[in-house]
Amino acid sequence: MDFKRSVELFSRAQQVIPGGVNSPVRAFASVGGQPVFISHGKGSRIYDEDGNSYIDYVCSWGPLILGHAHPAVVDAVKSAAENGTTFGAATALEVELAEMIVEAVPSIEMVRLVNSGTEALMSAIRLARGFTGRDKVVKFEGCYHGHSDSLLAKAGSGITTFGLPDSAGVPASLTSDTIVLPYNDLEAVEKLAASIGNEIACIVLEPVAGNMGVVPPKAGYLQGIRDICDRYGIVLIFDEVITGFRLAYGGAQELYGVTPDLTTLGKIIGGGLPVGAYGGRLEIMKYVAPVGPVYQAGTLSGNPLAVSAGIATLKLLQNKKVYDTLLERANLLGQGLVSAVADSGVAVQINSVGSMMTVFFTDESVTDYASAKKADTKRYAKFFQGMLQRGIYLAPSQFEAAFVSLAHSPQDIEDTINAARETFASIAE
Ligand code: KE4
Repeated sequence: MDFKRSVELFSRAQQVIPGGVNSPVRAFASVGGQPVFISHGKGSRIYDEDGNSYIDYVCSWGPLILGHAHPAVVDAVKSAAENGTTFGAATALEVELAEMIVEAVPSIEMVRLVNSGTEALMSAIRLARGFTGRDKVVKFEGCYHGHSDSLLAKAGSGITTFGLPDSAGVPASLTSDTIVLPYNDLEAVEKLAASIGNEIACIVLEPVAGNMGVVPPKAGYLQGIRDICDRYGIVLIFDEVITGFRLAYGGAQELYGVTPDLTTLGKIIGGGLPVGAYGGRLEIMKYVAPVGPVYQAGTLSGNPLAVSAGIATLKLLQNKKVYDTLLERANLLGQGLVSAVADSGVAVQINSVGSMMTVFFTDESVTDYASAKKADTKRYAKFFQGMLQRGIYLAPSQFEAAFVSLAHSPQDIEDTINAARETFASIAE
């Protein structure tokens, strides 16, 4: 494959954009080589500036559950644009999307649209603090909730010691009320709540983790946290920016039957344009300005283009067969990868929930961040590069999810498995 144009563009980009990218993971730092620059996408495929084509399993990190440039989404955005791109005023379209979200997710009685997952989480945390009058926030190692300061925290030394900044530029004062616990360890949550439960405003987690690679919740874990929150008056926030409308039309909370107090959404509800959202129990949402005292605002929140793309996407996901199809395709891929790797002897663990999955290069099961970090990232990098050369575009990091979309055909899956068989064999040496 020739990457000449991408190489040229990357050197130009690095002159004017930090690292040549507008989001760090796109720089391919953990898989080596140079990032490919994408010129366009259609269905399950993306095409780079050198004309190379790839079956795409990143799907822009989750939004493109319908695949690239779906006609219904493109038409919706085109016609919205012809009416004007934004007004900074109320529009019927944002009411329609809000009503669709409220109808899809029973725990969301009221919802506020914002422009990104980060904004959704930042706002939901502020709302939980405003509603409870408490300051402490509990998050889990390996879960990512966007880049707002108080959530860029890593575990302190002891179980109740407060989070340490996980990025330069974040003052310790902004993470000192954030406590970071291991994921899938209910006892740790119980112990913490027993000591300072009535100081905790909220517990926030990805109901199925996607940001350490895919890690499903252990049986009883989500309900266990729900019960602890009920006992101590803690707001339970499910960060469903990835899992919302991905694992079921009602998200992970529908799949696992556990109801949070607040939910954050993003990605799919924008159909590929910038939309985030936070919503939940009416008595909590009434604290949001202008009705209540918790301030949050945004120039382009609920803008007609992004909302039109979201509405068009959700309309197509209302066909319940959609999730059976996604699961069928994902299972075909997962089973194919298991047989493809068996012949090579390379040790992998495949964690898969619905249409999101991760191939971890390790022989130990991956149930939390500590076990995920044991994966062989060098071997993952070789796998990534081998698959790229064979026309398969995976996440350029071991600690991300791969996504199957409705555009991935059985033939795409078969081609992917064949490419994986060759790649596993080539990295087995
Ligand atoms: P954004 O601000 O990137 O829209 O959303 C932040 C966010 C919040 N919550 C979850 C569970 C998320 O996964 C994300 C963002 N996901 C990453 C990749 N896993 C986006 C990719 C990137 O950062 O470039």
